[in-house]
Amino acid sequence: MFEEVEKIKKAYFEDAKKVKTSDDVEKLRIKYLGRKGAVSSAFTMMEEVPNDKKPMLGKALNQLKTELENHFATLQQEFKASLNKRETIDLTLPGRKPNTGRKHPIAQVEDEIKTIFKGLGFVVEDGPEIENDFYNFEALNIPKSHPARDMQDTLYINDDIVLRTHTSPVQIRVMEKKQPPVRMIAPGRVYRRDTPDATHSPFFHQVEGLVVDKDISFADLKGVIEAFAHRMFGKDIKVRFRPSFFPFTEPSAEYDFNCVFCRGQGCRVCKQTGWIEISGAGMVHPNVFRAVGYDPEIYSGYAFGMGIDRIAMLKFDIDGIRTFFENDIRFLTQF
Ligand code: FA5
Repeated sequence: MFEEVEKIKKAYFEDAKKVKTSDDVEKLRIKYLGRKGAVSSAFTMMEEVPNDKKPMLGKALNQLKTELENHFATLQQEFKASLNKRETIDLTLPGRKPNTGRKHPIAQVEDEIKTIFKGLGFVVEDGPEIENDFYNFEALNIPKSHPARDMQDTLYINDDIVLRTHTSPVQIRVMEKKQPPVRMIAPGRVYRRDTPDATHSPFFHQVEGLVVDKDISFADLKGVIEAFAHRMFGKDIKVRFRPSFFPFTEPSAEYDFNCVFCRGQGCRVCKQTGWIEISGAGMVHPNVFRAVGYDPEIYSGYAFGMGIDRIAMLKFDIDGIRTFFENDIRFLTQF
């Protein structure tokens, strides 16, 4: 009888060693600890033994039951723990890709513009976005009450302080600090109360260019702009200069690049003209030189102010400028 108890115990421990799946765990429980399992059946032996043996057999059976139950509880725990562990390092799960940031398309184009102009011998300068009336207007030959102030709808902070309407004030700040020769560009943000449409935004980006030296001519300006256009868009791009007016340049011009959307046929983006206006430009007005203490009899120079967002539209085939500023992640991740 006691041998039977030992046999059950031995068999249990052998079976327990073989457990591999949760099904095996359940089978082990049913086989030994279930209602009709080996331990329950062993208790029926009590009926067969003489009364004087009953206490000892009862004790042995209770011990067997406790030992197996304890062992089984531990086994069940270990099995659960190892199962959980296996789940947390399931190598078959697809990886989770972290979202990485990237440069905004306008910043990418700005970088490219800087690289091209550095290659043409220009240095990169910077100026404040909140400007004095003097730098944004006065020193650029636009006195107060001059009708030319209406050319750019200005956002005033107070009578004297404005959000700069163009990057041209950086010309003045650089010329105040340096003597010629000057060969610089200044990219940055500008602000205007313009009505938004496909090519106009109240907040946009310009890159100012300024070259001052002896014997600088309009032909130098055209040469540099064409070299820039070819490096930025390839040799196929067409550039056209039109006469224009700016108080700080004389003569003044505007130049356009081919509209890439309609290949010059005329469309909504280019307002049926086949061209997209990129920049204002011209030869620096003598009054501007006088405002910074340069002698206009000795020096001449050219300046330009290009719209970076317009260049980015042509570069990336974007037919609405506002798309750049809506910060739609589905748009931004394409660049
Ligand atoms: C100016 O801002 C002059 N400061 C440019 C200049 C510099 C002329 C130096 C002469 C010498 P204009 O207002 O035309 O000029 O703007 C220049 C360029 O900025 C435009 O050709 C266009 O490409 C871009 N631009 C102007 N307004 C907007 C706008 N609301 N949204 C997007 N781009 C604009």
